[in-house]
Amino acid sequence: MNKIPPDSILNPRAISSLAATVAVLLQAHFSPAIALSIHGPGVKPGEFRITTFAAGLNYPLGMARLSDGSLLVATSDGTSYWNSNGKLLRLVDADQDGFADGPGTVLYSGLTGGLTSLRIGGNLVFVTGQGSGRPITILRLGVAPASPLTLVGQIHINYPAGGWLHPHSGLAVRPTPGRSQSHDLFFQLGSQANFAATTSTASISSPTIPGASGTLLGDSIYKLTLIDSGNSVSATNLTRVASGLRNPAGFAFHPVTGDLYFEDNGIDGLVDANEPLSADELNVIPAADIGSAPVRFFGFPANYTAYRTGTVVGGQGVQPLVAFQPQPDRFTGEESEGPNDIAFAPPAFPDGLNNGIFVGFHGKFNLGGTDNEENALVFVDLATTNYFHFTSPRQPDVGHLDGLLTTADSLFIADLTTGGNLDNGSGLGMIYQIKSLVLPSVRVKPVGKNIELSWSYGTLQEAGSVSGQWNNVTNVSSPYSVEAGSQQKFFRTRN
Ligand SMILES: [Ca+2]
Ligand SMILES: [Ca+2]
Ligand SMILES: [Ca+2]
Ligand SMILES: [Ca+2]
Repeated sequence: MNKIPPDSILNPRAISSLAATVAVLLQAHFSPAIALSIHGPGVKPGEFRITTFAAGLNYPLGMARLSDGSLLVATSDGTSYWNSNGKLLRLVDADQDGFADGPGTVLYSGLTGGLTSLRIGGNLVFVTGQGSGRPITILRLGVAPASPLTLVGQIHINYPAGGWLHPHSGLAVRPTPGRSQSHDLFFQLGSQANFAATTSTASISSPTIPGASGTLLGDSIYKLTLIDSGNSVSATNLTRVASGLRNPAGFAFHPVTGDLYFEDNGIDGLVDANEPLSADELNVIPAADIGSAPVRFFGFPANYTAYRTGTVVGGQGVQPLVAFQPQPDRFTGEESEGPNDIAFAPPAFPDGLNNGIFVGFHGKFNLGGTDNEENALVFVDLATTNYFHFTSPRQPDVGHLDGLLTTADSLFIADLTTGGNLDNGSGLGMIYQIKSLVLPSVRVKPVGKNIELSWSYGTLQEAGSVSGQWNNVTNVSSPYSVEAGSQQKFFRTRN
């Protein structure tokens, strides 16, 4: 069942729109008031349904979508996030009202807790926690979305003595270009210290995944290819794809171009850690350059954009697409500090919000609510690289919006613990669903005697009157040219 009413009804002669009418009809679907409120330039909260998809969770972080649309969520059971047992929970919302239908079922348990990322590639599930003692676990999906997962193997990341400030925590997976039954796994090994080039090395090893071995340099993103034979998995081609990074903990591939986008966490302040030296970043590697030589260098530690002033220091290396400053004023505005996950905007989000990237900021490490002045969720418009706070920091009952997942029409956001404290925040985890109730508009342009329609998402429909009957326009794609005749005709897109 699809409750999203159509938007973008256009008459190529009169060019009329019924968007306002549609928006009014949607009010009936609104859920009761919840903690998370959204805003921003051009953002109309009435165009979204925001629900508490799931509450009372134990440190949810790492979400992926199963084949039937249900969610697989990594959770960590224990009073403290850092001393917990990890499991993977399947949450189903069969009636699509924005609320998971029950507490969920466990598809896998027995992982070391402190889980941070979960991704699915082909029939394999990849899940990891952060740092030493929390390997990357590879699991296999069962025959049905509800089937338990089975263990394939684990890849250990081995750290030297003495600690590592930014160990592995984030994952991304893509199909290996030009190779079937194969996926590329991306993960970071960030900097050992706050503000120094890393000289120590770590390594990967695995008793169960042949080929998963090699030395890792710090300040990096790595790629490892995993070949799935059906019964077993082997690894090859450990490749350093980026250097000069402090802690790139969130990755996303552009759904069309395949370009790799990732954040980098700026240098903590040398006087006050919470007043950073350098701005957090959004960076990109074009698809054709992922894993190609030479390794792309992104500047850390000596090259960065200064926090607040925007001064470009050093200037070597690939400059970021965005260096995040407080909004709307970099000296007096709201802060966003400590990016974690990033996700592309849902393609069915409204105009102005469907061509960009959401970035979740953890903010103050153990604080939430009005005490966390840095935990914004930021939207970056990729057409302009302008950005704004989609949710403000300091919202009551919002801790750390660290986990993000995009579907066609929804952004799922995991709050690790609404109280903010990772030492005693068990049972306070939350997942929000922000679902778009309107589609991107159909644009019209006169071309000679014709009208050209273009749209970025959905199926084009036509009707003789606004009230229907609507029929799919078959075998067309955007842009689509319509003859401007004497009869009225209405067009819209549907999900
Ligand atoms: Ca439901
Ligand atoms: Ca930082
Ligand atoms: Ca701050
Ligand atoms: Ca940089």
